[in-house]
Amino acid sequence: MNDASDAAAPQNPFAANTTHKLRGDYDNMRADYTVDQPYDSYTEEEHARWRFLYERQKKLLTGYAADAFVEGLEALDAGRAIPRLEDANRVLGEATGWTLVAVPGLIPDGVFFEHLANRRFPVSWWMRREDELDYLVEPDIFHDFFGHVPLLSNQVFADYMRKYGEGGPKAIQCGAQNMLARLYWYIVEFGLIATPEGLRAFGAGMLSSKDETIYSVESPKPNRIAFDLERVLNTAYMVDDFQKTYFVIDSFNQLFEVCDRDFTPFYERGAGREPIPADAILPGDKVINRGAS
Ligand code: HBI
Ligand code: FE
Repeated sequence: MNDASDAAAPQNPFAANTTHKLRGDYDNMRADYTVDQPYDSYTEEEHARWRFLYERQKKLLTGYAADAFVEGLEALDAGRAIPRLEDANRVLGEATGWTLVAVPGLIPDGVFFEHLANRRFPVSWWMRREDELDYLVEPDIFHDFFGHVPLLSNQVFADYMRKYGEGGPKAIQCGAQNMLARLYWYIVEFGLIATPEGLRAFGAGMLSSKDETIYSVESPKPNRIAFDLERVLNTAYMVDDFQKTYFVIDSFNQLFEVCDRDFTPFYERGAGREPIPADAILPGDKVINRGAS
């Protein structure tokens, strides 16, 4: 996978090593993989699909989504149509200095990290098809915007995302992208947070999914384990099914503090080790609930 240095010759970043063809147009983009959001290309059907998904998810948030997510979503006021990234950038710029940039879809790790380290969040600009309402392989604008953008107006979480990006080059250098990707997956995509009212979802993967928003918070099936950085860096995850295990943070401050360190010792200890299976519970785990299989 090429990184930012070879990004000068933009090409499909995944053509080399994946069978499944990415659907984005990687032939007309800037060296940093960004494009202008082709706002006029969205059809009325796509705007209607956005409204349908937005309303369906919004109804689910009470009692399941973290307050910071709900506040961030409301501030974006993006329910009426597919949002213009530049409109959201005014809100985010005010709140945390972050900017959304449109990209054709998944981009190489190195380029993705570089954007995050500079407080830029890459958003796939295209909208899923009608037959992909409930499941799609790559992130589309609904997953990226509805799932990821609201929390970028929370200063501590936004600072965590920047730190995550800044840690990218070292992970690449240590050949540990897969370990860092697990942290992104279990926290940014599927993280739970403990609150006085109970567990709440803040991960983009669950909050942009009608079923996993509820499942992650209240199903007795999955394990729920207190967040532990090294445990997460070494734990395999499910890509096309509900998670077998969710990790629970105490607060975004805790997340930032725990991750504000050099990961090299973890990469060295984890190198070449088999990952912990997604459904495992280990003796050292602080188990919040053991999944009822
Ligand atoms: N590209 N557009 C986009 N969005 C992502 O969330 C993304 C990516 N490339 C790589 C990636 N995520 C993960 O491998 C991160 O852990 C780097
Ligand atoms: Fe995502």
